[in-house]
Amino acid sequence: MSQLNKFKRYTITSALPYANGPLHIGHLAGAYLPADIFVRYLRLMKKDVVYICGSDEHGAAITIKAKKEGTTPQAIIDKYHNQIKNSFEEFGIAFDIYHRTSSAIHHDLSQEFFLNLYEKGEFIEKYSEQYYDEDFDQFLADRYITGTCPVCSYDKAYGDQCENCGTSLNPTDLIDPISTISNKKPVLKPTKHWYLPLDKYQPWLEKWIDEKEGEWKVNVFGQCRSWLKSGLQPRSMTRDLDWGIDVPLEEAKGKKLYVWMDAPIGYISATKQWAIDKGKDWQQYWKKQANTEDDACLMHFIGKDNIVFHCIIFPAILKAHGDYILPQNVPANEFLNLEGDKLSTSRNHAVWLHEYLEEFPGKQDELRYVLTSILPETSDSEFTWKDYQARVNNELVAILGNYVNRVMILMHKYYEGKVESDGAIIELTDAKVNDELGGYYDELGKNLETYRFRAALQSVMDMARLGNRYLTEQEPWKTIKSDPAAAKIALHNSLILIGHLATCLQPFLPATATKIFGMLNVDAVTFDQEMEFANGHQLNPAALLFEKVEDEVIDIQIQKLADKKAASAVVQQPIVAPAKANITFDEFVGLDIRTGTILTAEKVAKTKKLLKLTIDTGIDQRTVVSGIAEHYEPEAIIGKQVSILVNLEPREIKGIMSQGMILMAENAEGKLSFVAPADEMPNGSVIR
Ligand code: B3M
Ligand code: ZN
Repeated sequence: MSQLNKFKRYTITSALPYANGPLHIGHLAGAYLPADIFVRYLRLMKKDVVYICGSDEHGAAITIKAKKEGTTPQAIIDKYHNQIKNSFEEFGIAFDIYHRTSSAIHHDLSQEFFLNLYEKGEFIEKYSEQYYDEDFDQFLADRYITGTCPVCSYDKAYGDQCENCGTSLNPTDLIDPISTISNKKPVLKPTKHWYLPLDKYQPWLEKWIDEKEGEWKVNVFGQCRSWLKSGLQPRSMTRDLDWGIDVPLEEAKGKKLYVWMDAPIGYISATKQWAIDKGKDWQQYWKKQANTEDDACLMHFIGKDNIVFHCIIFPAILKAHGDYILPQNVPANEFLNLEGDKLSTSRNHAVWLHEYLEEFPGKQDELRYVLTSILPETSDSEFTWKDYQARVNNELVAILGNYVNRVMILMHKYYEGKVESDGAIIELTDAKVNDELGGYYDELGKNLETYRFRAALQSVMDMARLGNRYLTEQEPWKTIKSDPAAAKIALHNSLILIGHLATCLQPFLPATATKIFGMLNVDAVTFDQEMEFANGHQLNPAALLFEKVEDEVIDIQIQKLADKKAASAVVQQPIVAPAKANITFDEFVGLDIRTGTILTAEKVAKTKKLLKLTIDTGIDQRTVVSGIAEHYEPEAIIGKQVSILVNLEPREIKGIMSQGMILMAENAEGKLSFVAPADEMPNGSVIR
């Protein structure tokens, strides 16, 4: 374990997913599979490691989802926390704890952190003007404000970012800002917040990041450099929100901690909970020890969109506190694309883990394998179902599964599954195979320690390739007649090789490794154990490791994505106009809406859209000008029953006095339809 070897303890974290939706393959490939592989490797090396994760349950991500689903934030986090936790378990992501930031232990620790910094005078207190929704009496989180992007003119940009051009924004950058709660223009109001002066930490951060050159991945190092180059600004650690952790100050009543202040502290509070459960000392995994050599190695596995928070802001918080170790490395991944397009939750363009689990039961390792083979380690990469099929069929089935199966079948056929020889133990006796195998072990270690998980998996597959080659060369199915001793040696050597294969597969395909150990009838082997069999060892029956993926299976998945795309193209249109602010009951009762019948209809001269109608309202016959000429021929609507707002202030339109308004339903494409009672009613019937 090269430079990593010096550590006594390892604290490994994966980004805390927001508990506001299910997980998809992009999540797995970004921050979880690589960390899981790394952690499993450390465990095989018998290292003292704790692997931490949990749900991120605060921030606008949660409240917006709750609003969308018409439920409470608590209901949202409960639902998705459980679903996410289950998906992780099913895919064998081997956290020591999967915690929650809504827990009391986390709230307490976050407040303690805030107070610690506060008492040291680390925060700058500042008033700033922020958007406020007067109808709802609240300040607006950045995500609750939309408006026109000053860069690309996209009219649905958010207060923190334009999703059309990617520019990161401040709410006050938006042209024509609108509160998404009331659909009204918000006003600017001064509010006090507590800022972490990142600019003050800039020189220290520059020095610290510079030391990571060559050690950190270039994509991560490069992003840090560019943040530093553009100059760090103080960042507010508090928010005017009603969902989150209370700012523990009397004068900050009603304010919450910034979600990016509390979420990374979630790694620590989760470790605390784990330590309580397991009778460990959490401080050994997080705090500076009396002797630096005893410090734990902290590593954050994340996606590239979280780099600034883990490499700049959280380290600054830890540094400001003073008692904590800093991350040794942050091996962030780039993004995974799907079938030629960005993965997207809102457009439903994703392979959801809970759906995969239902449709491909027991095939978790197949997905682990494919995703590990294409991890976006240095640049964005792409998942396609055809590639999934090809890798499963040509690699897992044809190389790995086939090799293990051939050897097991022959062992049972020739020796009834008994590993028997003259010596007390059976070891690898072929020097050439042994050498080559040793080379792959070295490569595997090197690749894993430099976070090249794709290459590491190939090092293991090379072992399987070696096995296949060896078997083909030895031809025990022939020598069993001509030279039975040679056949036996060849098969015993192959068995040992399979044992090594299972050992090295553990970080990548844990379920498959367990299956192979099961067939070999041995306990799981760690990297410091010998791979050998006692004389007379009995093997278990052979079982197939992988099944071929048929075209139909893949076609269904491809079709499913296409269907979702088509459906979301429709959904993408604003299917419903934004909700309007509430009105009072009295305001509603003030509307006098009645049934009426169209008596005459004619086009209004020199206009495209207008029809002049005479309506029998039951009260009177009156003239109404209506903008429906592009939708209806005048002759076609005579005699139609309609609903009419009769007490609308009369107004002159194109020289005609219009008295009232005909109610129409309008869909997203602008198609109109009359609103009329379901059964014929007398004109003048009141609608309420
Ligand atoms: N929940 C953001 C994300 O899922 C966030 C990560 C927190 S890690 C401390 O992208
Ligand atoms: Zn834009």
